[in-house]
Amino acid sequence: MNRMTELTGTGVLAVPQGDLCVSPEGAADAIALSLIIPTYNEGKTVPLLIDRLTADLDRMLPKRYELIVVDDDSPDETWRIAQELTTCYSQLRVMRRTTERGLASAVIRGWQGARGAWLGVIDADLQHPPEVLLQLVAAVQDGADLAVASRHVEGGGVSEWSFTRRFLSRGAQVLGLLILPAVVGRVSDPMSGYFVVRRSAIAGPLLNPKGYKILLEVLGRGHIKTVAEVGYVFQERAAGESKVTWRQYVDYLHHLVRLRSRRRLERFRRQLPLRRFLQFVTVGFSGLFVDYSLFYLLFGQLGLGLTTSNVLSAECAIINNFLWNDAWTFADFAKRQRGWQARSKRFLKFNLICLAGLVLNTLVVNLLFNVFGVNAYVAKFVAIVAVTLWNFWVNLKLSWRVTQVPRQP
Ligand SMILES: Nc1nc2c(ncn2[C@@H]2O[C@H](COP(=O)(O)OP(=O)(O)OP(=O)(O)O)[C@@H](O)[C@H]2O)c(=O)[nH]1
Ligand SMILES: [Mg+2]
Repeated sequence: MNRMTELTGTGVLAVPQGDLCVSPEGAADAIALSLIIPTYNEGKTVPLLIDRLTADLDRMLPKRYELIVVDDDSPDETWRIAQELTTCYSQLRVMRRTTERGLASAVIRGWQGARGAWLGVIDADLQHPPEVLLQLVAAVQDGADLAVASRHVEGGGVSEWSFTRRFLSRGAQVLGLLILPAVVGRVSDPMSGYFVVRRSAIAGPLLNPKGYKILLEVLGRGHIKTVAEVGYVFQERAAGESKVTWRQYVDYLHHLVRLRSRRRLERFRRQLPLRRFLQFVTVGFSGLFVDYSLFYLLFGQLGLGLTTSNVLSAECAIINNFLWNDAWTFADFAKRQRGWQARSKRFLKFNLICLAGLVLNTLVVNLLFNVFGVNAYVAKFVAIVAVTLWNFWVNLKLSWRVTQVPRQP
């Protein structure tokens, strides 16, 4: 079997479900663990790392693991050194990428080609002690979705870091906690690049990491329920050079902000009841028809004043909308809140919210048109969209209070 793969394509970054991949508890010879070793100019340390990992894993998971070196065409030919090692280490595979670069994407490309049910990553420069891997695997074996090697739990630490490096590392963590607390706060060492995760917890969604911090992506986009942490001491580099530059810090910040916006959008999508919203918009169109027809009748035909015609037609449209929403969009709620008192209360709230919507509409149109110089019709369209969302959302929360309606059996 040729254990060297050349990757020249790009394509989406996502981990396949791996339905061919039997659960580690299942078939005795199925691959349980796929450990990715991303490398760039790590030719000096890779042989020792492979040797130490193999010694441990041969005892724990004989023949049921694979080590995958993913090298970005290193000038020191790490890929060639790793390829030569495959003759001695039967569980070793090598991927050489020639068109893509970057640590995080290298890890995902490795996972894409992996066969294991547990997917892991370890640095190649021996800063991550290989022995800790056994504890990470044991934690996943015991049920954790994700096991992270951490410098900030018992047994963890760093060897000889300068004050600046400690400060930057902690600063990045605090920044992460401020921007994305629900993700970064789940582990004590969100910057860790040494972990094992269940394939089923990350398979499916597109992964789009930026720079170095693949763990953020796993926590932010995966379905991780249980997390285990294992302490380890971050060693000094045995050989070779660091690839960390300022660029990684900027990428990290960008990554945090992007994950945050994405999570917010997803939450909004989850919370927006689409069917109701479409019903609400349909009713809104019927209201527009009522508004314009009456306005034409009162102002154009009967000769009433502009304001009087406008107020009367707008109020009739509000009444129309309320009746339809009460009987259709929010019928399930209305059925549980019968009686004229409850209905009047809903109507009053609906009226007030629509009135506030009108004020909002005027403000948005004026702001866009007068301050930002947007075309008047575009400004009006934006205002209508904003006010429709406002009317729907606030009415949902206040007038019909769907959240408090018990589910129908
Ligand atoms: N394939 C691939 N691997 C990379 C790339 N950049 C870094 N790596 C590997 O990712 C691992 C971590 O990179 P390091 O430069 O050691 O980063 P670090 O451990 O945070 O920083 P140091 O403590 O300074 O070494 C190492 O195994 C690198 O060889 C890259 O662009 N492509
Ligand atoms: Mg390193």
